[in-house]
Amino acid sequence: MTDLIVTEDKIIERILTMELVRVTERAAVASAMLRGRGNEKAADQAAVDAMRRELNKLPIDGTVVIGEGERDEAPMLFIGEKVGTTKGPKVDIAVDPLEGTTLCAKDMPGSIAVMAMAQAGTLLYAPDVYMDKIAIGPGYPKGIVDLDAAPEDNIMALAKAKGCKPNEITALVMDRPRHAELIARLRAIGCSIRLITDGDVVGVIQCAEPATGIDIYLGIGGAPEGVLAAGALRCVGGQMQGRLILDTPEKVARAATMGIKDPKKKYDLHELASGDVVVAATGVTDGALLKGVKFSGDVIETETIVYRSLTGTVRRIAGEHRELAKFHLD
Ligand code: VTB
Repeated sequence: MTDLIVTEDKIIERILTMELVRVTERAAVASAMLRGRGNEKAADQAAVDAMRRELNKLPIDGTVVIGEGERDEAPMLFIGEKVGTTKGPKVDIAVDPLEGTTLCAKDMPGSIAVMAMAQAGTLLYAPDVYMDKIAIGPGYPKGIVDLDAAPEDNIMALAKAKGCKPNEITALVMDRPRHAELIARLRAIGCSIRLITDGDVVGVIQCAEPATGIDIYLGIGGAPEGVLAAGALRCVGGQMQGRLILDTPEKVARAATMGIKDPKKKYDLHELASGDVVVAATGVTDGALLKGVKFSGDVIETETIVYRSLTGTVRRIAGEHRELAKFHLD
């Protein structure tokens, strides 16, 4: 195992894998306190504050490369912000402290606190624009689906590889007017479509979780969410492609300042997240992948999933927080 050849960096990274759990747990608990209150901003802010506080305790020399981008106009965890004690490895940090703010504000399923940590310079520095995405889980021949192929052809190819009919394929798509044609075309060939209102980080990851019944993710969601999902998919060996939607000169210029030379480039999984990456996500509200935060008496319970690409390890961590409960439930 690579890990047995222990370099200082690898030891640090191993330890940090568990440290990331604390970061997303705290963000999840903070925003879960504001679940169902109809205040997206407050819930997001609580998650951002908690995540930033915990990140700054980590022994890393971190730079936020995907943060609370321009779209959210958040003053903290902005792109370029330095995080950590600076005494540690140079790492890229991608955060979405509350992915699915609306879901949390309405106490609907699927909101999470999520972050990724990777070797410096290895995540795609994606501006906060849309990304056209396609993803499938592990176990399929490389290249059987393609972002530029017709959706019908992708479903046919996937069904063939899975050994089933197109009407036995379930695609996950965000419920948006921009996907009306895509949805109609997929339904015309009998494909079943599970629509989600928000939260496409989990949407993409679900392709790699057979229990969810999702075979393929298709459509347009946020670019930052695409990079976070790619980090998780890297660990389990799924396939993904994404293309930034840079449809105005301003967006092209903004992307160029972030190092994106070809605005039409189709990125594959290993270009979205090219190096060793650790991704942690904690449920805020109950969802397909994770249970939400549970406040029960003197204990706060959390569920977190951590992906580590170096070893392809996926851990599910059930947390019981007693000290934190005193602090939050006073
Ligand atoms: C998605 C989803 C997010 O934004 O990426 C989406 O994962 C894309 O933008 O939870 P639109 O909402 O404009 O379609 C969210 O829904 C919200 O940030």
